[in-house]
Amino acid sequence: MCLLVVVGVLAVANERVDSQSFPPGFQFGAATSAYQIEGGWNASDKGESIWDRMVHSRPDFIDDRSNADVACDSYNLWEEDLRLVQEMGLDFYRFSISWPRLLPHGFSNKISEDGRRYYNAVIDGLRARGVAPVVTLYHWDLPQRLQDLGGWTNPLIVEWFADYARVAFTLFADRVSTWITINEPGSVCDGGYRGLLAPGVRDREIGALLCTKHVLLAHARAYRVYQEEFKAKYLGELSIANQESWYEPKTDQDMEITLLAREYSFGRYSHPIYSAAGGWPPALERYMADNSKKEGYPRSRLPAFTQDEIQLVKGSFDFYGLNHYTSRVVRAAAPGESLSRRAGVAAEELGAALETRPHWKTAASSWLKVNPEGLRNLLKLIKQQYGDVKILITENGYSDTGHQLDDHDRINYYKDYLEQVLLAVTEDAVRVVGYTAWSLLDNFEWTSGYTSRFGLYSVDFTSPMRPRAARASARYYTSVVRARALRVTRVADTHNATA
Ligand code: PNW
Repeated sequence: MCLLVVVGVLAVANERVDSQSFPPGFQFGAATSAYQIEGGWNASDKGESIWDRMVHSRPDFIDDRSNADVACDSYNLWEEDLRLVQEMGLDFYRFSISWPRLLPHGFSNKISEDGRRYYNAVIDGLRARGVAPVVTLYHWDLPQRLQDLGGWTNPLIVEWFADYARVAFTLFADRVSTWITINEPGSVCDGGYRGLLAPGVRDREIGALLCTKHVLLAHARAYRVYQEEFKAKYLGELSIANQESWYEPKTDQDMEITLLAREYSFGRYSHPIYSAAGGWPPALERYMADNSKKEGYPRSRLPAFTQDEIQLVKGSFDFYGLNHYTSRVVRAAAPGESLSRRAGVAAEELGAALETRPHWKTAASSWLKVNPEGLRNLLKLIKQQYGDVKILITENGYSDTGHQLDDHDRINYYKDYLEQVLLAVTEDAVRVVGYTAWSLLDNFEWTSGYTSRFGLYSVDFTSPMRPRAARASARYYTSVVRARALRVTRVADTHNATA
């Protein structure tokens, strides 16, 4: 047992951690999201979401023309999911509430009794099993009715989201103490408004940037609602979950474009919240203003914040929520070089080419290149830019094509990425407080449908019973969670470090 409480001072020659404990209090979890697992798309009075609309009206949008009408059927099989969560010994389970399941019309005047009963059951079931619920309010399934009114490009959505958040806090905050307002605002805005995700609108120049501003204000209003109306009573913590890849320059000459690409793809969503000054990242704000002027626009396409808005958004966090999967190498595009929409978010706006290194292994998702050191670099960068903030890794994981249970590639991914988390904690003193594996289960992987699988547990989508089966990675992650330590080589090698 004492081997398991080893701390700090291990041999980190070659910066390989041999066997080392996570710091006391470090929390382990796994994540899913409502649309990707629940099914029950029209159960009871549930409203239609933009993903329901997308998969039904444009089946070609999904690689295998599938949908999540049933998905993992977690709307019915949630107890089975909780059994897996408990079996793994997780400290928390991160799942999301479907806005149109709780508020069928999108607005807070009508709360669905079945929606409320479903999320109460999941929350109570987790707590009964000693697992903390971590609840995301918005994981991409906007009520279609709100989309018809302009969705995230309409400034009124800021208050609609705050109203929805207040309903969720009123119903569940007595039992939920960690909240994520919005999952990956970058995916919501740049994915949704470059035509890569629902609502599938192509308007990078204006739509995506209106969305950016409103999604930040919506997050901040929800944060303030909690702070003003619930915090004193329940003492919970809130943040947003940003998706950030590690960007490094291809050559020394590419440093400037790399810094701008970082600001464009994730600084846009983090600087307004976490920086001391608030507002847009200054270099990006200048670039966007100049660019917009050159293009003949009367004002910057990146919508300005008022002073009040800057204050509202600044500091609207209790920890830093980070989703991380992959890395890119950045270089300035050659004159006239054409960059595809899929070359990454910074390509068209900045003329930045995003590449990968040949030795980075590719997962089943073509965008997911494996570079574990990228996670440590990113954690250090966050600390350097925004100070000694508590960081919760809200997603990290690996996809395969999913037919095998013996998923050694996924085990290696988790092992190597977790090792980098430990190095960031022990060597760089970054305050990482927890780690979340994406995903508990195979699920509907958005436009990839069921062609790539992220689950620690496989799901057989051809069977109406949707049976779950543990992959080797589920056993591996369970062993890490139970030991609260990572063993890369033999424990015997670490004799000098036993406590
Ligand atoms: C996340 N990238 O999206 C989402 O939060 C999940 O719903 C999704 O299933 C999971 O990752 C796997 O894709 C991402 O560009 C979107 O690196 C974009 C990126 C990574 C993750």
